[in-house]
Amino acid sequence: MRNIVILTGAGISAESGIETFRADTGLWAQHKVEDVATPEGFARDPARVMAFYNNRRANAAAARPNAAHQALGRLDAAEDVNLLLVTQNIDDLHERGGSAHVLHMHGAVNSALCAACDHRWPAPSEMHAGDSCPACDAATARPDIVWFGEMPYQMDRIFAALSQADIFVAIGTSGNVYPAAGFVAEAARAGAHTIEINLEPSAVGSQFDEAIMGPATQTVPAWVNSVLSKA
Ligand code: BV8
Repeated sequence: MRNIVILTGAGISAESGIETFRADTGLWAQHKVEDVATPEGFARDPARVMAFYNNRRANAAAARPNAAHQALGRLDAAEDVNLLLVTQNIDDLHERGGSAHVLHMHGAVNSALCAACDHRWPAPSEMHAGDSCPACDAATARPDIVWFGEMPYQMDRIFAALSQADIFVAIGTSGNVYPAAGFVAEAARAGAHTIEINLEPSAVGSQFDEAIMGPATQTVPAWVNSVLSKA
């Protein structure tokens, strides 16, 4: 049984037409992080933040999983692989590409959260400021997203998996945001073989044992096939 931990970022969904964050035309070229991806921004202008995520939710719904998502779905189903797929992405393309167990460490755009009672429910296509929670009825619904300054989800589970990993692969992430960008160091400390799959080296690229450069729809299926052929 091989223990594999995979971390994906916006680059795996780029070829599905979903904008990344740091490309020239990316999300952070169009919006200021502090306005749309922080608790302070939400408190200041909830309608603006709700509209930002309504737009992201519509884009995700209109997108199709690509060959990279589908390849990871095949890896998830492999008998002799114990896979933890951690994504920084809030879209549902991994699930729609066949991955049964996806850990959304920065939340999910199709999930809604009550800031008062922590209840979660499937987000409607459009959320509006002041929407009420179906469990406690308070007008405190928010996107179920981890904003800057908030603690990512299931960190204990992620660190436990990294400590047991034989292989750690980062796919399509620029390595700018922590704690996700620190996972390669954790995996290396545990003796894992570390691989970065990207178009270009990330900010932490030098920490990986191996680099596979190229578009994810080509590099990820090839890598998954190489893993499955060693079954
Ligand atoms: C935390 C959800 C602490 C939102 C996201 C000062 C104040 C507060 C915090 C900090 C601070 N200084 C540092 C921090 C920590 C901060 C941080 O790291 N900031 C950075 C900017 C310095 N981190 C946090 O705040 C985190 N929380 O620290 O909490 C704490 C402790 C105790 C108690 C409470 C709290 C939380 C961060 C999570 C923020 N939320 N997402 C949303 O989506 O709207 S972050 C978001 O950007 C993503 O989720 C991802 O994590 C991050 C980077 O995105 P990437 O996925 O890497 O995408 P990017 O565009 O950058 O890169 C794309 C890559 O793909 C490129 O490498 C490109 O080459 C490649 N690519 C493109 N096309 C392809 C491709 N590869 C292959 N094929 C292709 N076709």
